[in-house]
Amino acid sequence: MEKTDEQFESLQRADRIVYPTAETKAAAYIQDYEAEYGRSIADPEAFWSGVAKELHWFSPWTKVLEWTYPWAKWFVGATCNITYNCLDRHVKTWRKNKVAVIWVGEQGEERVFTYGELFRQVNRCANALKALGLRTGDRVTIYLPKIPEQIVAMLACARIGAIHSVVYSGFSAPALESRIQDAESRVVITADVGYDRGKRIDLKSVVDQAVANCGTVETVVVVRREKPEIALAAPKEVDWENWLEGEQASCEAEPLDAEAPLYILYTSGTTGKPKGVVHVHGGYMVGTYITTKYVFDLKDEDVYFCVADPGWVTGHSYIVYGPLLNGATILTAEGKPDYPNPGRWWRLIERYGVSIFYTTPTAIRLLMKYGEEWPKKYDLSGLRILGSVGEPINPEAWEWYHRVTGGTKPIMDTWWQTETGMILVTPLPCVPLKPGSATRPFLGVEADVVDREGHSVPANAGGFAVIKKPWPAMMRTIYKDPDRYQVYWNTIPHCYTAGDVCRKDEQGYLWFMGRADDVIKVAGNRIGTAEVESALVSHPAVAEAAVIGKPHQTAGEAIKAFVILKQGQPEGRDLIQALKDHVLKELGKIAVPREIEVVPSLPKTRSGKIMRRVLKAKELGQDPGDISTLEE
Ligand code: 6R9
Repeated sequence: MEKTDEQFESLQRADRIVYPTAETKAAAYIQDYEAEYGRSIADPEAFWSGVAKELHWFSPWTKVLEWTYPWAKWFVGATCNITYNCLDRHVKTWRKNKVAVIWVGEQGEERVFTYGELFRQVNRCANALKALGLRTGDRVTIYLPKIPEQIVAMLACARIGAIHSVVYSGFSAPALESRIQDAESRVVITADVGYDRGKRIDLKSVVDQAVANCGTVETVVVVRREKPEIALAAPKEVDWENWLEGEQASCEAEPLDAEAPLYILYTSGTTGKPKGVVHVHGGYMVGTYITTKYVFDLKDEDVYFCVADPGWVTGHSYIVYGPLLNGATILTAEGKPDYPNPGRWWRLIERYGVSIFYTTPTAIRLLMKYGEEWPKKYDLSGLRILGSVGEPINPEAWEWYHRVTGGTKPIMDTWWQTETGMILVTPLPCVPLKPGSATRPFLGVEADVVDREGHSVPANAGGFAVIKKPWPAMMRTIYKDPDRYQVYWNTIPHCYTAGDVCRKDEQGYLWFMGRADDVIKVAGNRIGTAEVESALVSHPAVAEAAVIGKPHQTAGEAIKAFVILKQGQPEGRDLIQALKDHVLKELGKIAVPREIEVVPSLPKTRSGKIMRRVLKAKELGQDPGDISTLEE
């Protein structure tokens, strides 16, 4: 039977409560959320400095927070290096020979790095970067598939104070080009190929196309995975192995100001131009360290498996930095959850004894389609804590995930953003769960649901999700665009506005309901409607375009585009395909609309703004709401 919206709504409101098992609770670092949360909020600076003291600083701070609204500086005056805490701190202890990273390739290949080996690789790469003349503050673009070199390259940049910009390897040449240009990178690190469900994806030629128009790029480093090896054009293009060969395996971590930029990560906003979100060494280190530790209850014995791609912020914070800061053993796997078959991840969980598994609602919904027989084939009893990120997890997917993994493991539904750097709203293992709710704010974080004026709305009323106080891992700015940064703190007075719609129930549990702005989440990927629209309009046949997100069973949302053709353009299936191919070329696979409809006009305001909300309501057969500003 099809579920109607009304039933879905009532299912959400049923608020089934899932209590932690005695075992989960007994193991947890945090035993009493309410008490700890209350303490952390009474004096957030004391809380955060207490956390920071668990890490190594080359020199101490004079002030925990300097808040000149909306600009924050954390651990003012301190010097540190995030890689010292990810690597040196561990290799000085028994963890030297502990496994840091287990990597499994799409073809089943395996590579294992101990902390000692990772440390040496990172140092070699850091020295190789230095040999190219790279200095603190220089930018490096990393366009790699999901291979260990990606982690090594990120850490090597951070070690010498260079700023990395990781670009997801599914992006097309124009998308890569604009990101290299904005960052003015001196070096690009890439690979000959990536693999996607057995298919070889030629990455190097994408880089060739992109770099042709990037005057700042002096060197392109290429990891060669295929034989015979592709030709490289010396001296600009160098082979990764040759580049590292002969470099010393020791390189001191550069002592950096706590506010020194660590990375830029481009993400979609409401205009066509992606935003370069800037994170820094000190505060980001503190925030990712403690959230990884408390949310996943991470212990030395755990094997931690996060399925994200490092091209996404989740990869940065919860494959690389957070887990390494905690000295964890990390499993990372190239490829898709259903290739070569839908047992892929379950098999890896059994094979490597995974105890913490962090995935996405879209992947769960995909695996649900293949049925419970797949997880049933494997021994998943080693699992202890589960996680979800990227979109709201619908209660059906939540229940399935919970059931097939044994019915007793808590699911940490973690809400956060590229801009927030760290998880902000999430259960901890000791917190009673309500399927579909990300539950409560993390320690030290003040979250609320408010109206446009910033007033808290009553329980269960919809409103905007906001954060009321700065937190250490918050972005510091938008690269080269400080005005765009300020919008986050100026939209609703005295609050950081996330752009999400949310409600808070009587117990203070937060229920995120999706984006309030023109951002779509397709299979967890954040896509700006404006980016897709501008790609469509760049096709010679298109005069105007409007893009909306439509509910989709597995992907959460799917892209639908409405286009107005230029006069005299013949309509037809060929044209629709040509437009899809065009978006593929301009932006990459994830941004290709599932549906394109040719229309004679688009709903607009008098000032010419396309009212996507009206299009969406019409598409879904809903009431469009207030249309008083509609031109026609
Ligand atoms: C980490 C990440 C951020 C947007 C965010 C929200 C959505 C992420 C969520 C969630 C409901 C969760 N989102 N996690 N919505 N519940 N647990 O996804 O970063 O790619 O920047 O996207 O994703 O809409 O505003 P990013």
